[in-house]
This record gives sequence, structure tokens and C-alpha cells, in this order.
Amino acid sequence: SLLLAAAGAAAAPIPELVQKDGRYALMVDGAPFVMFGGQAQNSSNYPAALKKVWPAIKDMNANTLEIPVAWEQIEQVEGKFDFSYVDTLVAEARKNKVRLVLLWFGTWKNTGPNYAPEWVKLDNQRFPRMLDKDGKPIYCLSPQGEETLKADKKAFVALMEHIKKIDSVDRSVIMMQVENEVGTYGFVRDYGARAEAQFNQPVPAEVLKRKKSPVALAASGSWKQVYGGYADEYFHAYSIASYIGEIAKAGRAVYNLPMYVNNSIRDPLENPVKPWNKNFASGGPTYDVIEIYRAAAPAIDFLAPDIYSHDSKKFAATLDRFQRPDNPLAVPEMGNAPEYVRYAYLVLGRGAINFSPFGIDYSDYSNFPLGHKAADKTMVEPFGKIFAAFRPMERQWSKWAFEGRTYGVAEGDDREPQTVAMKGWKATISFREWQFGEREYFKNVKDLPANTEKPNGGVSIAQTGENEFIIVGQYARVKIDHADGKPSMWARVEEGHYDKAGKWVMERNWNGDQTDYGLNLTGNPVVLKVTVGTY
Ligand code: N0T
Repeated sequence: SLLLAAAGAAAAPIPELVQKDGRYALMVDGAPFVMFGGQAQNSSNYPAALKKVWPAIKDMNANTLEIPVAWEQIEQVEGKFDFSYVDTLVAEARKNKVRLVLLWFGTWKNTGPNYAPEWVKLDNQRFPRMLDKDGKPIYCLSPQGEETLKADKKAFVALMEHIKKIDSVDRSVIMMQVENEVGTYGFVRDYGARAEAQFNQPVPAEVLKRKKSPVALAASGSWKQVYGGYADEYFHAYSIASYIGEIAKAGRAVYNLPMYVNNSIRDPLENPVKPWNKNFASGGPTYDVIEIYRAAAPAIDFLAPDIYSHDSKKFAATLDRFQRPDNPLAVPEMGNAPEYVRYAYLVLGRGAINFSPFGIDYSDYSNFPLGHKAADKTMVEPFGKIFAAFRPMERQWSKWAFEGRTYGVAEGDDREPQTVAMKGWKATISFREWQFGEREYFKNVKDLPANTEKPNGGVSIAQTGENEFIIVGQYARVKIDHADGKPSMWARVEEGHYDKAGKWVMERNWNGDQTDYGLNLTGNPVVLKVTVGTY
């Protein structure tokens, strides 16, 4: 710090997650910060590959890049660490004025060990794989592997030490994802000797305190006694969470960044949740085991869904499942296909701390049919337009979100209008409307607006005062009425932007045709500062 003082550089405060009234903010440089982000493809984590990442992040107008740091690349030879990629990444992020979330691809990446160094992933003796019921090793490394945990932890701690060394002033790295989409496909848990012994032990008290059995069973006892048909998957979740929790704790002891885990989701509409039936990765941080992860891994700040189903009911239900007073909403991955674009407004409007579609780079790889067919500008631009509208007010938006002033809507697959109850006011959002007139005036007109063949509409609203709103959206009509039905009208509808000093700059005032039939938002997102009044 003497050195820093001499250089005149003041260190920014370290990023942290804060909570108030059941809502969360990620504090970056001391103020709430929402990630308007993008995640690079899996193999873009090399200095040469970054050249195809930055242009996409720029076209997207993103403020954050999520990108892997692989165990295999920092410790290809045991005990010999190489952080040259991390150095390049952080230096280039600064040049591009973008923050970083580093994704630690260690013991588990989509449940598999591919990103572990060869000296780990090919040595079953030292780094045991899970055993199936017949005692046969399967593909997945065991969360009971003491040596595996030790080695992964050592590498992660070395990474955190390095980040601390190069980033304690600028804080370009704002968060860490520990492992990626953990759990096990096709097998419910480990049947190795250590796992068997633990499975028959009493369920730890910190779990019992939080997680009730979905069925009426014993209040304490072994996993089987307490959780019955759910015991195997809950035990596996506990084992994996404990493993990750220990890695995160050791990393944070060195450099205390916020840390989270991401989840390849299970069906959010299943109610009540059924026991695991090969239908998702057992033991992963699914919504029904949030309490188990909390208990086993207090060093993990939150669990986040990766959303690759664009079904509008499921999408919203997944947000409901993960947004809880004990778990902030963050979407660290989402499909980048056109059907997902409108969800930006829903996720951001609901006060998420992170919205980052997956596959944002020009590396000539497309994960269609999961995501977009294209791997060029056409994939990025629809998000880029939305981020361009939000970014000049990103700090204001982040504060409003933390204060619970924001609302979000995405057009449903049913294309029906939706209403949003706000303080004293009600917004009605409809879709596939022309900019002029009401439908009933033009019953014989069958045309529909261009680019609305598939659901594409969305609106985010921040209620910034009693009668004042900031509105951003696309392909939607917005009307606002008094909640108690008092006669009301637009007082002013200013189109404009926030300047660098945080002052609203009006560009024009919408009136006449532009407001007589609601606020009709096209495919070019603009920012409106709206006041309403009663008469
Ligand atoms: C995601 C991404 C990347 C029938 C897929 C989603 C990323 C990982 N996995 O491109 O691999 O690293 O987190 C898996 C979703 C499977 C859904 C199958 C639907």
C-alpha cells in the first residue's frame, strides 16, 4: 500500500454482495452494479482466441465478460503455475473497459472432468471417480476424493492469489464462478466406500435446520431416514456443495471476491418436485436444494440458473424459483437465439444482478439448436441494441433495482397482454400492435407489424417517483392507469438519456399520435422518462 500511495493510485473497494429487505446488489467500486454481460464460448480462454471475443463484447455493448479459466491451462504440470492467459485477459479487459467474471473450470465442467489437467483426469487411483451401485467407476470425479479436493483447492487458491496481485487496485475481476454446472448425469450419487459410510451417518444439523423433507419422515437420522426417496440426490448435493464450499472458502481467505455456482436447471413447473429420475444432473445446485448448498457451502453467495428453455412459462417459473430472500437473481447463462432476446427486459426488470447470454464471441462456433444459428454480428446485435439503451443509466438502473423499484415483462408465447401492478399505478403491456390506433378501429386490417412473427416484445420499467417512470422496451405498447381507476393521463413523455454526470437529457417530448394509443415501442429501444397524473 506504500507503493500504491507513492504512485497516487487509490484502490477501489473490493466487490461485494450486499442484501437489504430481501433484495441484493453487487457492489462494484462502492455502488450497485448490474452486469449487462455476455459469456464467451468454452474454448475462447486463450490469448489468441480473445481477439474474437472483444469485438463481440463491443458490438453487444456489454459491461461484463464471463470467460473460463481452466485448471488444465494454469497447472498443466503439477505445481507449476502459468497465469499468462489471466494476465492478458485482465489487461485486455481494462483496455476494453469491461469487467470480468472468471469461470473456474476445475474438477467439474458440465459435470465432467475434461478441464482438469491430464495428471488429474487420467489418474483414477489418486483422483477417484464415482462408483456406481455395482462398484464400477463412472465418468464423473467423486466429490469424496480428498486428493482431488486438495489439488483443485490448491490451484484455485493460486488463481485467487494471482488475481489479488494483479487486480487489487482496478478490480477488473468482480466475481468468480466456482466450477460449472456441477452434478452427475445418469447416476444419482457415489457408491464408493467413503460415500457409503457418510450416507449412513446422521444428516448434519446445519442441513436439518434449513431443509425439510418434501414428505413427512423422521426429523433426524440418516439421509435415508430423513429424506426417503430424495435421500440419494440430497446427499450427493451435500457432498458436491461441501467440496465446492471448501474451495470457495480457501479462495476467499486469500482474496474475498463474491462467488457463485451455476445450474443446468430441472423443470421449474414440477410441483411438488419428484425424486431424481435421470432427468437432470443429480447433486447440482437446482432450486430445490438451495438450502442444502447454503448449509454446506456458506462461502458460496448464491445459486444461479442457466436457462436454455425459451418456453415463456418455464422461463418465468425458473426466475421465481431462484429469486428468493436468501438467493439473489442472476442469469449467468441463457440461450443467445432470437427467442431469448425479449427476456432481457424480464430479467433486468426483476432486479437481477447479472444478465449474460451465452456464446458471445466470433469464434466460428454456434451451439444451435440450443442457441443462435449464427456466430457473427447478427447474433449479438439484438442484445446490443437493448444494452445500448440501458448502459448510459446502468448505475441508476442498478440502484433502482436494489431499491425494488423495477418491473419487467417479456412477451409470452400466448402473445397476450400483461399487467404490472406498481405503486399506485398499473401498467398494461400489449403486443403486435401498430403504432397508431386501436385494433377495433381497423377490424378489416389483417396485417401485423414486421418482426413480430415470433414473440419479440419486452418492457422494463423503473418507478423513479410517485408518478414518474423510466421505461425501456421493444415491440410493445405500454399504457399506465391509476391503480384505483381515477381518471389519469400522461403528463409528460420525454425521450432522452442520462449523461455522464447522471443528469437526464431530454431529446424530445412525445405527444399526439405518439401517445394517444399508448407508448408504442418499436424494434429500436429508446429510453422514456414518463410522468403521469390524475384529473
Ligand atoms: C452450458 C453451455 C456450455 C435438451 C451449453 C448447457 C456452458 C454450459 N450447458 O452451450 O457448455 O459451459 O454451462 C446445458 C444445457 C443442456 C440442455 C439440453 C436441452
